[in-house]
Amino acid sequence: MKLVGSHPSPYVRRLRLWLEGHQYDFLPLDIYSEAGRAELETYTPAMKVPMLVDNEHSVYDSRIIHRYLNEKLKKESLSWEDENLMTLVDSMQESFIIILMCKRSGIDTADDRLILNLQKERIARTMPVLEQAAKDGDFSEWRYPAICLFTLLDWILFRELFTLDEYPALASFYTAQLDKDLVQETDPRATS
Ligand SMILES: N[C@@H](CCC(=O)N[C@@H](CS)C(=O)NCC(=O)O)C(=O)O
Repeated sequence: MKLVGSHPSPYVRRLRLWLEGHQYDFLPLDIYSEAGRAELETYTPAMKVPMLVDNEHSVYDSRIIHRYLNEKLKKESLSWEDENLMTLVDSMQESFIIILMCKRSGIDTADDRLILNLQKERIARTMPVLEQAAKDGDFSEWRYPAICLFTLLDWILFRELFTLDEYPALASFYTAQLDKDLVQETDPRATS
Protein backbone atom coordinates (compact mmCIF):
# COMPACT_ATOMS: atom_id res chain seq x y z
CA MET A 1 0.00 0.00 0.00
CA LYS A 2 1.39 3.37 -1.02
CA LEU A 3 0.22 6.83 0.06
CA VAL A 4 1.19 9.47 -2.48
CA GLY A 5 1.32 12.88 -0.87
CA SER A 6 3.42 15.80 0.22
CA HIS A 7 4.90 16.88 3.54
CA PRO A 8 2.97 20.15 3.97
CA SER A 9 -0.47 18.94 2.85
CA PRO A 10 -2.91 18.82 5.79
CA TYR A 11 -5.06 16.35 3.84
CA VAL A 12 -2.11 13.99 3.60
CA ARG A 13 -0.98 14.54 7.16
CA ARG A 14 -4.40 13.58 8.55
CA LEU A 15 -4.08 10.16 6.93
CA ARG A 16 -0.51 9.73 8.11
CA LEU A 17 -1.62 10.46 11.67
CA TRP A 18 -4.65 8.20 11.38
CA LEU A 19 -2.52 5.36 9.98
CA GLU A 20 -0.25 5.32 13.03
CA GLY A 21 0.95 1.78 13.64
CA HIS A 22 0.01 0.52 10.17
CA GLN A 23 2.49 -0.55 7.49
CA TYR A 24 2.48 1.46 4.26
CA ASP A 25 4.88 3.30 1.97
CA PHE A 26 4.78 7.07 1.91
CA LEU A 27 5.77 8.85 -1.29
CA PRO A 28 6.17 12.57 -0.60
CA LEU A 29 6.23 14.75 -3.73
CA ASP A 30 6.86 18.43 -4.24
CA ILE A 31 3.58 18.89 -6.08
CA TYR A 32 4.41 22.36 -7.38
CA SER A 33 7.80 21.46 -8.87
CA GLU A 34 8.17 20.27 -12.45
CA ALA A 35 9.57 16.88 -11.37
CA GLY A 36 6.90 16.45 -8.69
CA ARG A 37 4.12 17.24 -11.14
CA ALA A 38 5.52 14.82 -13.70
CA GLU A 39 5.44 12.06 -11.10
CA LEU A 40 2.05 13.06 -9.71
CA GLU A 41 0.57 12.92 -13.20
CA THR A 42 1.35 9.19 -13.30
CA TYR A 43 -0.84 8.65 -10.22
CA THR A 44 -3.82 10.96 -10.67
CA PRO A 45 -5.27 13.12 -13.44
CA ALA A 46 -6.75 15.38 -10.75
CA MET A 47 -3.17 16.36 -9.77
CA LYS A 48 -4.09 16.44 -6.10
CA VAL A 49 -2.70 14.71 -3.05
CA PRO A 50 -3.35 12.49 -1.21
CA MET A 51 -4.00 9.48 -3.39
CA LEU A 52 -3.61 5.86 -2.39
CA VAL A 53 -2.43 2.85 -4.37
CA ASP A 54 -3.50 -0.47 -2.91
CA ASN A 55 -2.90 -3.45 -5.22
CA GLU A 56 -5.20 -2.86 -8.20
CA HIS A 57 -7.00 0.06 -6.54
CA SER A 58 -6.21 3.74 -6.99
CA VAL A 59 -8.16 5.84 -4.50
CA TYR A 60 -8.39 9.65 -4.67
CA ASP A 61 -9.37 12.20 -2.02
CA SER A 62 -8.58 11.98 1.71
CA ARG A 63 -12.20 11.45 2.70
CA ILE A 64 -12.61 8.54 0.29
CA ILE A 65 -9.20 7.11 1.20
CA HIS A 66 -10.28 7.20 4.85
CA ARG A 67 -13.52 5.40 3.96
CA TYR A 68 -11.66 2.82 1.87
CA LEU A 69 -9.04 2.15 4.55
CA ASN A 70 -11.53 2.19 7.38
CA GLU A 71 -13.52 -0.51 5.63
CA LYS A 72 -10.35 -2.51 5.11
CA LEU A 73 -8.80 -1.98 8.56
CA LYS A 74 -12.05 -1.69 10.54
CA LYS A 75 -10.61 1.01 12.78
CA GLU A 76 -13.58 3.13 13.83
CA SER A 77 -17.19 3.97 13.18
CA LEU A 78 -18.27 7.54 12.54
CA SER A 79 -21.65 9.03 13.42
CA TRP A 80 -23.51 11.44 11.14
CA GLU A 81 -22.51 14.18 13.59
CA ASP A 82 -18.86 13.17 13.11
CA GLU A 83 -19.37 13.32 9.33
CA ASN A 84 -20.85 16.81 9.62
CA LEU A 85 -17.95 18.01 11.76
CA MET A 86 -15.54 16.63 9.17
CA THR A 87 -17.43 18.42 6.41
CA LEU A 88 -17.09 21.66 8.37
CA VAL A 89 -13.38 21.02 8.89
CA ASP A 90 -12.98 20.22 5.17
CA SER A 91 -14.81 23.37 4.10
CA MET A 92 -12.57 25.46 6.37
CA GLN A 93 -9.50 23.71 5.06
CA GLU A 94 -10.57 24.43 1.50
CA SER A 95 -11.31 28.09 2.27
CA PHE A 96 -7.90 28.64 3.84
CA ILE A 97 -6.21 26.94 0.88
CA ILE A 98 -8.08 29.25 -1.52
CA ILE A 99 -6.91 32.26 0.51
CA LEU A 100 -3.31 31.00 0.43
CA MET A 101 -3.52 30.36 -3.31
CA CYS A 102 -4.91 33.88 -3.84
CA LYS A 103 -1.93 35.25 -1.88
CA ARG A 104 0.47 33.19 -3.96
CA SER A 105 -1.26 34.43 -7.11
CA GLY A 106 -0.50 38.01 -6.15
CA ILE A 107 -4.04 38.87 -5.06
CA ASP A 108 -4.30 41.15 -2.03
CA THR A 109 -6.39 39.06 0.36
CA ALA A 110 -7.65 42.21 2.09
CA ASP A 111 -9.44 43.17 -1.15
CA ASP A 112 -13.21 43.23 -1.37
CA ARG A 113 -13.57 40.37 -3.90
CA LEU A 114 -16.25 37.72 -4.16
CA ILE A 115 -13.87 34.75 -3.99
CA LEU A 116 -12.25 36.14 -0.84
CA ASN A 117 -15.46 37.33 0.80
CA LEU A 118 -17.06 33.90 0.44
CA GLN A 119 -14.14 32.23 2.19
CA LYS A 120 -13.99 34.84 4.95
CA GLU A 121 -17.72 34.51 5.60
CA ARG A 122 -17.46 30.71 5.77
CA ILE A 123 -14.52 30.94 8.19
CA ALA A 124 -16.30 33.52 10.37
CA ARG A 125 -19.43 31.36 10.59
CA THR A 126 -17.77 27.97 10.96
CA MET A 127 -14.93 28.62 13.41
CA PRO A 128 -17.35 29.37 16.30
CA VAL A 129 -19.21 26.13 15.55
CA LEU A 130 -15.96 24.17 15.76
CA GLU A 131 -15.11 26.06 18.96
CA GLN A 132 -18.43 25.01 20.50
CA ALA A 133 -17.92 21.41 19.33
CA ALA A 134 -14.47 21.39 20.94
CA LYS A 135 -15.98 22.83 24.14
CA ASP A 136 -18.65 20.09 24.09
CA GLY A 137 -15.95 17.41 23.88
CA ASP A 138 -16.78 16.32 20.33
CA PHE A 139 -13.06 16.12 19.52
CA SER A 140 -11.99 14.56 22.80
CA GLU A 141 -10.94 11.24 21.26
CA TRP A 142 -8.02 10.97 18.84
CA ARG A 143 -10.17 9.66 16.00
CA TYR A 144 -10.38 10.87 12.41
CA PRO A 145 -12.53 13.99 13.12
CA ALA A 146 -10.09 15.16 15.83
CA ILE A 147 -7.10 14.35 13.62
CA CYS A 148 -8.61 16.38 10.74
CA LEU A 149 -9.29 19.29 13.09
CA PHE A 150 -5.74 19.18 14.42
CA THR A 151 -4.14 19.14 10.96
CA LEU A 152 -6.36 22.05 9.90
CA LEU A 153 -5.42 24.13 12.95
CA ASP A 154 -1.73 23.34 12.72
CA TRP A 155 -1.66 24.16 9.01
CA ILE A 156 -3.40 27.55 9.34
CA LEU A 157 -0.98 28.48 12.13
CA PHE A 158 1.99 27.21 10.10
CA ARG A 159 0.86 29.25 7.07
CA GLU A 160 0.15 32.26 9.34
CA LEU A 161 -3.39 32.59 8.01
CA PHE A 162 -5.20 32.72 11.35
CA THR A 163 -4.70 32.78 15.11
CA LEU A 164 -6.64 30.91 17.76
CA ASP A 165 -6.64 33.85 20.20
CA GLU A 166 -10.44 34.15 20.13
CA TYR A 167 -11.02 30.40 20.30
CA PRO A 168 -9.83 29.05 23.68
CA ALA A 169 -11.33 25.56 23.33
CA LEU A 170 -9.72 25.08 19.91
CA ALA A 171 -6.44 26.49 21.24
CA SER A 172 -6.38 24.07 24.16
CA PHE A 173 -7.39 21.14 21.93
CA TYR A 174 -4.54 22.09 19.61
CA THR A 175 -1.92 22.43 22.36
CA ALA A 176 -2.93 19.10 23.90
CA GLN A 177 -1.89 17.22 20.76
CA LEU A 178 1.58 18.70 20.33
CA ASP A 179 3.39 16.13 22.50
CA LYS A 180 2.36 13.20 20.33
CA ASP A 181 5.40 11.60 18.65
CA LEU A 182 3.78 11.26 15.23
CA VAL A 183 2.46 14.84 15.36
CA GLN A 184 6.07 15.95 15.82
CA GLU A 185 7.40 13.57 13.16
CA THR A 186 4.88 14.85 10.58
CA ASP A 187 5.32 18.54 11.46
CA PRO A 188 5.48 20.35 8.08
CA ARG A 189 7.86 22.93 9.60
CA ALA A 190 10.52 20.22 9.83
CA THR A 191 10.41 19.43 6.12
CA SER A 192 9.48 22.73 4.41
N1 LIG B 1 -10.65 17.11 -1.25
C1 LIG B 1 -9.27 16.72 -1.42
C2 LIG B 1 -8.40 17.96 -1.38
C3 LIG B 1 -6.95 17.64 -1.65
C4 LIG B 1 -6.13 18.90 -1.93
O1 LIG B 1 -6.66 19.97 -2.22
N2 LIG B 1 -4.81 18.75 -1.84
C5 LIG B 1 -3.94 19.84 -2.16
C6 LIG B 1 -2.71 19.81 -1.30
S1 LIG B 1 -3.05 20.32 0.33
C7 LIG B 1 -3.49 19.68 -3.59
O2 LIG B 1 -3.16 18.60 -4.00
N3 LIG B 1 -3.48 20.78 -4.34
C8 LIG B 1 -3.03 20.78 -5.69
C9 LIG B 1 -3.91 21.60 -6.57
O3 LIG B 1 -4.96 22.08 -6.11
O4 LIG B 1 -3.55 21.75 -7.73
C10 LIG B 1 -8.88 15.73 -0.32
O5 LIG B 1 -9.52 15.72 0.73
O6 LIG B 1 -7.97 14.92 -0.54
